[in-house]
Amino acid sequence: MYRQLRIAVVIPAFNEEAAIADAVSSVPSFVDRVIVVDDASRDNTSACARDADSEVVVVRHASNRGVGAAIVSGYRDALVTGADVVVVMAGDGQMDPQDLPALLDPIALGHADYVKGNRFAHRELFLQMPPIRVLGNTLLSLATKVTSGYGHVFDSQCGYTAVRTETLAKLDLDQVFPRYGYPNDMLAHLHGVDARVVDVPVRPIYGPSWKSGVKWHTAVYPVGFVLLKSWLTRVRNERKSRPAAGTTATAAAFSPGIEQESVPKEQASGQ
Ligand SMILES: Nc1nc2c(ncn2[C@@H]2O[C@H](COP(=O)(O)OP(=O)(O)OP(=O)(O)O)[C@@H](O)[C@H]2O)c(=O)[nH]1
Ligand SMILES: [Mg+2]
Repeated sequence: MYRQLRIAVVIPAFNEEAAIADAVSSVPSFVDRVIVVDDASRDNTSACARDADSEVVVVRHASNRGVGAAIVSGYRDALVTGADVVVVMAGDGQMDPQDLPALLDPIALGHADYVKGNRFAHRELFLQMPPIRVLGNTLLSLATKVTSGYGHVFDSQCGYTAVRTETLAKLDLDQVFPRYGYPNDMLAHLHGVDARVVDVPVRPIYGPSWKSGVKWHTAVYPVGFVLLKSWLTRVRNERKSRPAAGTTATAAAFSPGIEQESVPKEQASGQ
């Protein structure tokens, strides 16, 4: 428990036998449930996770479905097992467990529904993140401001996140993009349910053993299409579900979405 909240941590993992034990063991003891989603790894990821902690829950996909789909499988487990907040920490050890309270506090204090890490707000950015990643992440973050509707959010590719299960339950998780591009699409879906999103500084970690699964053909090229699709879907859905500008004050007063939109999103910005 953390501040009276039941916390679940989802760890998506694909061929992470070298890193998963450390990732699992590093989860703070206040976390109530750790769910490793083994995305059909061809190595011993599941066994290494269980060896690190016998209480860890391992969900295994029969075939590789992508990091987004792996996170959604973990979210589903957390929803049925009664967590209040679900955190995502990667299986490759790129997230610092010491940052976890900072991610949880805005939710515990009632200021946010979804909190994400912002490595660009951390002083170690240029010491850790390779320049090509700084450039790529900056461009994707600028594009995602437009496609997601969250103009105050940066570092869209940071996968270190915490979400209220109440908010998760409002989303159609089957519609969230399953592969690279997932975090960008997730933000657009969150905007559709008026979730309050907050960025907090987190430490970027690109150690000497860093290996990335991001490939030009599977990750970088498709992301443009994901962004376009996610923007079109968001705008279309929001047009359908929200009253047009100029709606009477009475209608706005009864719409919690409109109220949330205008108040805390900007205030809460970590930028
Ligand atoms: N690449 C990849 N990762 C997956 C997949 N399914 C689950 N994952 C996990 O998703 C997490 C993030 O994957 P990475 O490829 O490192 O992507 P990233 O950390 O966003 O990007 P980098 O900054 O390049 O490390 C890791 O814990 C992976 O093990 C998959 O199908 N492909
Ligand atoms: Mg990584």
